[in-house]
Amino acid sequence: MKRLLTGLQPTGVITLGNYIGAIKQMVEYQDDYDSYLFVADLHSLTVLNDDNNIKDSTRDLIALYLACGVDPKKNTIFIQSENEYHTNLSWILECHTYFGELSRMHQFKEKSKKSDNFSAGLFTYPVLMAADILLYDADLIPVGIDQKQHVEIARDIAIRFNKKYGDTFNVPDCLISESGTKIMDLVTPDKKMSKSAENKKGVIFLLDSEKDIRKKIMSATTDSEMVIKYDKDNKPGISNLINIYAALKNMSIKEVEELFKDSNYGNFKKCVADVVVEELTKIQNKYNEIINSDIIDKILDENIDKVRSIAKEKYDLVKKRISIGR
Ligand code: ATP
Ligand code: LTN
Repeated sequence: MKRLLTGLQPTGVITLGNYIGAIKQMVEYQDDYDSYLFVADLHSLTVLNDDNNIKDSTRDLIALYLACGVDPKKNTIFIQSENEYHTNLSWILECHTYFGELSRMHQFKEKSKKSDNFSAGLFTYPVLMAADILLYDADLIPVGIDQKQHVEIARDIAIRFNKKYGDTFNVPDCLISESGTKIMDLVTPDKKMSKSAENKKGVIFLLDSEKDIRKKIMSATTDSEMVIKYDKDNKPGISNLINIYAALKNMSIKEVEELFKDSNYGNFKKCVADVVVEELTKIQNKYNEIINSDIIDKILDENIDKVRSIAKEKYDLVKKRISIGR
């Protein structure tokens, strides 16, 4: 059985973009793969601000994963910082990664522009991500399209390392969902829907109330035409709503266009809102049950020895390959 692995950052409540771009796929794949799911809490240190409570966000995130249908029997769920081999391997990999390679990462270029005071961690972030992946000989990495470049650098690092020292790492493949679905901000649909967006009106959070969800979708930016047609360049708002509807209804873009060919924007938006409300209400009910129980600690306690032992074996092999330690 192929091994699948992915991580989510505990920076704020997760969005419809995270759900469609990452978690929904995880739920679909869990029957077919040996799945590993972890909270990338160390990665979230790169964008730390004073009101982040990483511990609580980590718990919330796990509860939401479970509420979204992630089955703890089919997925090995853990917290990145509880397995110290991630950072151990990351340092060794940093010494096998070029400064120029990291300078070309889109996410770094974008986030470092926002302030002069960014940390070295923001720069080396993709190497820690490579360590997350390579420690477990993961075959497939389901991520949103924005993380593709980071998975590619993990592949490059693995290939280079294997060439220099002999077969050590499995070279993973990136698994982008079929529609490559990048959900965009509802107000500024040329930007990705992001949990750290300044204007929350364009972002649907999984724990938003029904009233807020409807309000955000009904006021989504569209265009002056009247046709419900997918055209990302000229109709980014409508295309985004089509993407959301298609993803939640498991329909193709063409099917959605056909279904709404005689509809108007108001009616279409209402239908999108109905679908989102229906899906998120189910998730919220389950979330409330889980967060008030001890199930999360039980799952984490059960998994930590397993993931440490897999990671230790790989880390020991790496040390042997590069000839350090005893
Ligand atoms: P940030 O605001 O810090 O950039 P984020 O909302 O982008 O956070 P991440 O934790 O960086 O969320 O990403 C978690 C997962 O969800 C990744 O696999 C990422 O590719 C995916 N993802 C995030 N936002 C979207 C989106 N708008 N559309 C599709 N996938 C997304
Ligand atoms: N960088 C990713 C989260 C992440 C990840 C990983 C995803 C950290 N380590 C390993 C896949 C595999 C993000 O921001 N979405």
